[in-house]
Amino acid sequence: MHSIKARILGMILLIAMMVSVVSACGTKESTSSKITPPESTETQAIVVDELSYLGTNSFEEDADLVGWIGRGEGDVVDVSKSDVVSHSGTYSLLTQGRVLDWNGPGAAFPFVGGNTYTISVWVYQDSGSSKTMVLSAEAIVNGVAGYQNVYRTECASGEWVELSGTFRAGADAEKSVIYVETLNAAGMDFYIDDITVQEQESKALLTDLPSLKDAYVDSFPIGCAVPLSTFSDPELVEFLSNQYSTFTHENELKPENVLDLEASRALAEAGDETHPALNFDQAKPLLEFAKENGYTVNGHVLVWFSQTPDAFFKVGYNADGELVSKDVMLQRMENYIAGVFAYMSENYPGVVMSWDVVNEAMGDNGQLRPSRAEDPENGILWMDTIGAEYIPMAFEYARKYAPADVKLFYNDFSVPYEPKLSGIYDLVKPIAEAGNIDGVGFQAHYQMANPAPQQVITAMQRFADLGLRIRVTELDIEAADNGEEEMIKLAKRYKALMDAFVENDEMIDAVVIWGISDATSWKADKYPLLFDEEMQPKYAFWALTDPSKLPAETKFANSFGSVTPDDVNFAKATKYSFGDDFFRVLYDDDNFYIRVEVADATVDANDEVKVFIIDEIHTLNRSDATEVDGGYIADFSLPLIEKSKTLNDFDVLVMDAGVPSAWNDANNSGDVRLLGKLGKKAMPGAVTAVYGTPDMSGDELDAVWDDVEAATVDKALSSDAFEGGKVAVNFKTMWSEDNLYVLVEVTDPHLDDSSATNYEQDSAEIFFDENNDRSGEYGDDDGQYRVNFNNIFSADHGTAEVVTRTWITEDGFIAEFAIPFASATELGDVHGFDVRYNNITSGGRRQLMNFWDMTDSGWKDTAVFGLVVLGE
Ligand SMILES: [Ca+2]
Ligand SMILES: [Ca+2]
Ligand SMILES: [Ca+2]
Ligand SMILES: [Ca+2]
Repeated sequence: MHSIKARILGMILLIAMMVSVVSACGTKESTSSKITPPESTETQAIVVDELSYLGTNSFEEDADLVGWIGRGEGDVVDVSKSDVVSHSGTYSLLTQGRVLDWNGPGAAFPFVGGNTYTISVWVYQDSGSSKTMVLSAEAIVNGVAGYQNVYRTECASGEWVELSGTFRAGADAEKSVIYVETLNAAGMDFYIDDITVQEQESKALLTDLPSLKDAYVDSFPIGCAVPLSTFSDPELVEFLSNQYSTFTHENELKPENVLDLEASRALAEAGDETHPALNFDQAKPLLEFAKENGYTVNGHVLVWFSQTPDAFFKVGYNADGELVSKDVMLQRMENYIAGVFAYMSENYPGVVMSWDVVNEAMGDNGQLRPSRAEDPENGILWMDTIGAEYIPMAFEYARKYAPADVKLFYNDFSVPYEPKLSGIYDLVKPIAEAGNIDGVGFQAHYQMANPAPQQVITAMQRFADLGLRIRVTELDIEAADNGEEEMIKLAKRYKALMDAFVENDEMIDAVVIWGISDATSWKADKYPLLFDEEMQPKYAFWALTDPSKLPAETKFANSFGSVTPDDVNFAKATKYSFGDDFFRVLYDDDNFYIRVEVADATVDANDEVKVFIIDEIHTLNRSDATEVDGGYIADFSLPLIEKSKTLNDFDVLVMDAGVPSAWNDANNSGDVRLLGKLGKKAMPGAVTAVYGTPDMSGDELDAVWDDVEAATVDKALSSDAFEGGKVAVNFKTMWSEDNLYVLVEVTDPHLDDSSATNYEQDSAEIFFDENNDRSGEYGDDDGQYRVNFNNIFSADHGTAEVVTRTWITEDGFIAEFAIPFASATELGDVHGFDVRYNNITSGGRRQLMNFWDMTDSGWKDTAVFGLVVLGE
């Protein structure tokens, strides 16, 4: 590093700082419900003259500061050499006097268009709590500044944290600035040190890829959210035009970028408080591009609480002024909406064909986001000024001014989750009845496990039943890392969701991916998109365009033990199906027991089953198997050989008169084959449900429960959960052909539902894996159902058809669940199952108690559930 620095210093020229004000934005799209609205967003881009070097800068010499400026209005933001902390050497670069989140240290680098650079910088803050810090890039195109994420992460107080990512420079950028900013930490001082900017061996953008828009041409347009900086890079624009046919501005049509505060202030001073001035400079490049190429744009967004300056709500548009009256705010909203539509109709007719009229009005608790007066941290000024009416009024105005063929949407995240789903449904229903809304946008910022595709479709169907259209507006999926296995998982997750969308394409208008690549995603540290940091296609891209490019799949099965290999235990073990055949595996101290059940009505001399384990092959001819109705059962007892402690190579092959069918390697009937994996798991604990149907029609608890034996919820992560024996939970289970019934009896002297978060209230939860495939991620048959002591129901997965009742008792409460079976069920069936109690202790802490799982991963992993056996 020191030798590099010496070379750098030799190259530094003294550059007079030229500061020019352009325009700007600060933060990126966020889905957190805990976002603090920005204090003021009169943002201004600052352009510095360009440094002449790449390499590493440790800020040890005064000359190391040349070219670095504090980005801000006027001279308030100051960067200086500091010896208070350093990541290396004695000094670092301190930034002080920050007023806005985007106020931070920045420098322009001599990037070459089309090349990719790796950027790393160490940051340090000691505010006393973790803060999100962001490495960003600003590109100036035709005098207008555009912004993109390079990397962002949570930074603990008092620790050096590295921000690192890649940046592709646009050939048409007049200047590219790298800078560090914050999210919701506007006034905080911070330090940076050891910034390294290096050219990477660039991979070319591939021009011979299949196209996403072609792959889905029969179902819906595929789109992409792009930042303004994209238009500094003609090669990238060409690439995106080949892939997508509809686009969304990542930031440039958000109120903070459209509202011209300075001009609005001038109007207010001249006596007009109701006509805000608008400016579309940042939005233009994408609009022009779409107009020229015949693409559509989704307008994002008219009315939102975030990335909307507080000054918009204040007298004279002054951030420190009083709030305007409801009447004035309604007029400002109407005139803003009218102004946006007038501009689009005049300049870009037929381009912006849908609008997110209102964004993220609903809280995760199914209630509207509160006013700032009610909740100073998370409240929103639309509620303080207009009140809940702001939402229907925004739609009324939008309908009034929008061209007839432009569709109006309500857009939000976490739509498929209750109670938010019902909250949004109740919100849009009267607006739909008034004819002022055309659809609901599902942002779809999803996790690898949640929500299950069917849960998303079920939620979409509710709105479709109101006559509304659906747009998937901001699809991305968080991954844990970018390793091979995780990226294959991501590919499967994208494919499963897109397959579900295609199957239901009659209600879906478009699917839009939120961002271009993992380099520029707002979740760059979660590798959530279809192209990697170097714009190369990921498995997720191939899964959607040409699945034959994916590596051959290795399946995983588990054996369960250590148990006696009897019929009862085989019924509890997970069933692995291939075609009409399936197998289950048990083990004890000596053997694996593999039971293969084959559907084969024709008895032939060469009907046989082969088991492949590590490098052994075991064959059992049908003549040595047990004949059953329509087929036969082949039982293998093989020595418990384990090359690996946890996973052994494994496959099962069934031959029916010479025709092969296999679990893992379906393409190969030979003895050399691609093997799956067999793992070992402890057989989960089980309860037996009693056959019967409790009457849930009245207010009374059916006495039929009295005769059912109770089991105990006695596992906990901390013994504090039981509060020294004051808290105890038992449960009973019954089943009928229609439902699984669970009665949870809670002794708890402190019942608490003060939190807005459902699982932070005293509540009983049932985990249910109907097909007991213990698939890890939640499948369509899996559910997590919760009810608090006041019978407030919520479901993180599964069906909303679950019925619950609760009764408060002298020392706690009773909760009763009826969970419908989706498939036919019969005596002896086994389902994945767990019972949890979320105990909010008298100290206000959440403590977990479970019947079976002790890991607290059941919310994302169905493999940790216990079992319920359907008994007599
Ligand atoms: Ca240093
Ligand atoms: Ca046969
Ligand atoms: Ca399942
Ligand atoms: Ca409690």
